[in-house]
Amino acid sequence: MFSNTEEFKEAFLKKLEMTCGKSFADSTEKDHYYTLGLLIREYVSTEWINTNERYRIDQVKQVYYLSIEFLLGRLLRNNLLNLGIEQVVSAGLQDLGIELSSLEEVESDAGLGNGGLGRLAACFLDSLASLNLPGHGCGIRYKHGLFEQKVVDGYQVELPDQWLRNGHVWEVRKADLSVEIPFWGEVDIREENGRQVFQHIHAERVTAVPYDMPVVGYHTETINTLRLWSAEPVRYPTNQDVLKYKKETEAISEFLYPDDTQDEGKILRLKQQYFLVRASLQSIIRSFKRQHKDMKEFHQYISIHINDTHPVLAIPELMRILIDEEKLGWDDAWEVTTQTISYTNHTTLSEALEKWPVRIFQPLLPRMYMIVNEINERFCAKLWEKYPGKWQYIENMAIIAHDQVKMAHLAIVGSHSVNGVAALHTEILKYREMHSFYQFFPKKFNNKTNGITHRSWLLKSNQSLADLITEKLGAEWIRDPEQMALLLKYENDTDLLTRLADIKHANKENLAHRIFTQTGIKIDTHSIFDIQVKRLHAYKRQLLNIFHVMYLYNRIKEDESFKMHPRTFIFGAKASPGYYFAKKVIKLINTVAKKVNHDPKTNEYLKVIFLENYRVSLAEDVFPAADISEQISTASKEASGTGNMKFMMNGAITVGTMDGANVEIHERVGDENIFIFGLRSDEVNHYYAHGGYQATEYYHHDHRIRQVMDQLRNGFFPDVFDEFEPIYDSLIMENDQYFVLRDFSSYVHIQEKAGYAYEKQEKWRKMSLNNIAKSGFFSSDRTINEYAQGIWGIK
Ligand code: 4GP
Repeated sequence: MFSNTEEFKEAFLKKLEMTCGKSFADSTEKDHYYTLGLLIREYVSTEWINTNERYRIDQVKQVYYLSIEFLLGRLLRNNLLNLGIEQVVSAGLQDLGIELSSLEEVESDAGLGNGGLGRLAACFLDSLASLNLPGHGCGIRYKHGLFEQKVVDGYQVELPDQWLRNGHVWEVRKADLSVEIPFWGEVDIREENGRQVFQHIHAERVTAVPYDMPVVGYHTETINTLRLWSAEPVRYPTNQDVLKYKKETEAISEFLYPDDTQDEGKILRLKQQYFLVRASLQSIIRSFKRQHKDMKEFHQYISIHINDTHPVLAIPELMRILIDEEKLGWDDAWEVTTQTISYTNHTTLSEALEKWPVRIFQPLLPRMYMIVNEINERFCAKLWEKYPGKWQYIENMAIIAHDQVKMAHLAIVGSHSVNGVAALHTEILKYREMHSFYQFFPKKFNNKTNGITHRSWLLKSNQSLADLITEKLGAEWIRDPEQMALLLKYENDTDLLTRLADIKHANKENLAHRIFTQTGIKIDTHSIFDIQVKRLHAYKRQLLNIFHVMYLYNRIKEDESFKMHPRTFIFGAKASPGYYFAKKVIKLINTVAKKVNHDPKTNEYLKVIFLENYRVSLAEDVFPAADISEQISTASKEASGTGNMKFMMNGAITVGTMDGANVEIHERVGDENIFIFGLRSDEVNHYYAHGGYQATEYYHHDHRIRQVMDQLRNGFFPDVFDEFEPIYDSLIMENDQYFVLRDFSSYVHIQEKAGYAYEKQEKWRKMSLNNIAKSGFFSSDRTINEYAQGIWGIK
C-alpha cells in the first residue's frame, strides 16, 4: 500500500482528517496513534480476508488454540516489524515531526494474562502466522486484564487495569457472528424415533460477541485471527431482575481469574470457561460446515488445543454437539472428539490443578455434567477391566470422585495428546504426577519444550543486537534462528565481542534511564545487572535472591577486606492479590532496597530496584539490559520457564537450578557458560518422599543464614516491627518446602563465582556470545513446528 515515505504520509494525513475530523495542526499524539493503527489494520485487511479464503478453498486443516490467557503486550511495533514497513512508517512520521517511539507509548498493554502460560500463547500466535501455518487463537476479551501494580510504602497495591479506556484499535467487533451461551436450567430428555433427545431448557442465556484481531506473520502473506469473546446480555432477557442479570452477565468478561475462594467466584470462573469453549466451538463448527458435511471427518480438518485445563470443557461440549445436534452415536462422537483435542499441562503445583465441586458444576452446566459423568463411567469401566478389584487405584484416576470434577483427568482421558513444556517437566508428569495415566495411555504423552518468538524478544526489543547478528551472518537467521550458532566462529573476535559489550552497555543505560525517570534512583551502568523478573511465588524463590543481597550487605559492613564487583539487583513481580506470603516478599524486597540504597557504606556496591507494574512492554527494556538471569526455582517446580530463554537470547548468563528448561539451556551452552547450583529435582523429591530436611540445622550451622534470618525480626529494619514474622515462620517453623535455606550456601558460592567471572570481561563476553548463539533452539518457531507435526497435523 505504501512503498515509500511520501505515499505513507499522504495516506496518514488523509486518514487523520477522516477519522479524527481534525487538521494535522490540531491533532494530538493520541490521534496520531489511533490513525496509524487504523491505517495498518486496513492495510492488512485484504490479506486477512485472503488468508481465510485460501484456508477455505484449499481445505487445509486448521488449529484453534483455546486459552484463558493471551498476554499480548503492545502490538504497534510488532505489526510494523512483521509487515516490513517499520522503516517507511518511522521515516514518514519523522518528516511530520512525530516520533514512532512516542506513539508506542500511547498504546496500552493488552495484559490479558498472568504470566508464562499467557505469554506463551502470544508467542505461539506469532510463530504460527510467521511460519504460514493455519492456526488461530480463541480467548476472552476481559474488560480489565491483570491488575495494575503500584508500590506504596513498599507494599503492593492493586488497581484495575484500564487497557480499553481509549478503545483498542486492533480489534474488529463482529456482532453479527454473536452466539448464545446457556447456563443453569435443566435438561429435558425425550424419546424420539428410538433415540434419546436432550434439550437444555429454562436456561439463563448470555450473548458472546466476538472481537477479532489480525495476527500478522513476519514477512508473509498470512494473517491469522485471534478471536476474543465478550459477554453481553441477550436482547430480550426473560429474567425478573434485569439489572442483576446484566451485571452478572458482564462480569463473565470483566476480570481475568476472579477470586474463587468463595462459591460465587467459583461459579464465575466456571462460567468463563464454558463461555469461552461454547462460543469458540460454535464458531469453529460454523466455519467447518461451510466446507464440509460429514461431522465424522471433523478431526481431519480441525484440531483444537487446550492451553492448560481451563478450556477442558471443549471435550464434553464437542461431545454434546456431535451427539445432541449432529446425531452421532457415542462411540463415533468420542472418536472424533479425542482425535480433535490435544492438551498441554503447564504446572504440577497442586493449587493449580483445577477441581470443581459437583454441587456447582451440575446445576450451572447440567448437560455438561451428564456427559462428563458418562465419560467418567465409561473410563472407570475400562480401568476396572484392566485393574479388577483395585478400587482405590481406580478412584484416584476417576474424573469425578468425592463430589469433585477433576479437570486434568478429563483433559487426559478426552484428548489424543498430552504434553509437558520442557523435557524434565514431561518426565515428571510421566513418572510422578500423572504416572498412572501414563501407564494406561503411554502413547498420549509427549514433550514440547517451550519457546519464545525471537521476533518480539530480539528483533523488536534489542534491535542493535539483531542488526549486529545480521551484519555478521546475513538475514537468513531470522527465518532459521538455529543459524545463530554460526556466531560461534566469532568467539575470539575481539572486535565483535567489544561491540556486543557496547550494545549491552547501551541497553543498560536505557533501562537505567527508565528507572531514574520513574524512581529517581541513579544506578551504575558498570555494575552487574542481576535481574529476576517473573510472577511472585514461593517456589520461584525471590526470597533466596533477596537473602543473598542481605548477606552481601552484612558482609560489606563487617568485613573490610571483602571485595565485590558492584551489582544492581533488579526485581519485577506481581503477586496474586490474595497471596499473603508473596506480598510479604514484595515488602521485604522494598524494605531491603530502602536500607541498602541509602547506606553510604554499601550503596556504591549494592543497589536494589523493585520495578513497579512488571508487564510485557517493560520486559522489552529489561531483558536486553541483563548481565545475570536469575532462574532459581526449587528444582522440579518450574515447568519450563520462558524468561530464562529471553534472557539467554539477549546475552545474559543464567544463574539457575537444574529445573524446567534451565536443564536444556545447560545442555546447550555447557557447564562453562552457565552457573548451576542447588538441589537437583531427584534430591528434592527424595526429601518429599522420605523427609530428612531440617531447616533449623541450616539456621544453626551457618552463621550467614542465622544472621539474615534474625534480621527479619530483631529490629534490623527499624520501622517494620513484626512484618516479616510470617516469612521467618514459613522457613523455620514450617520447615519450608522450597528449601531456601538448604540452597543458600551453594547459591552464595555460585554468585561469587559469577561475580569473579564478570571481572574477566573478555571471558564474560564469550560466555554471553555462546548464550546468544545457542538460543536459536528456544525460538517458538521450533516449538510450533513440533506441535504442528507431532500433535496437530497441520501444514
Ligand atoms: C507456566 C509455568 O509456570 C512456566 O514454567 C512455563 O514456562 C509457562 O507456564 C509456559 O508453559 N504456568 C503458568 C500457569 O503460567 O498459570 O500454570
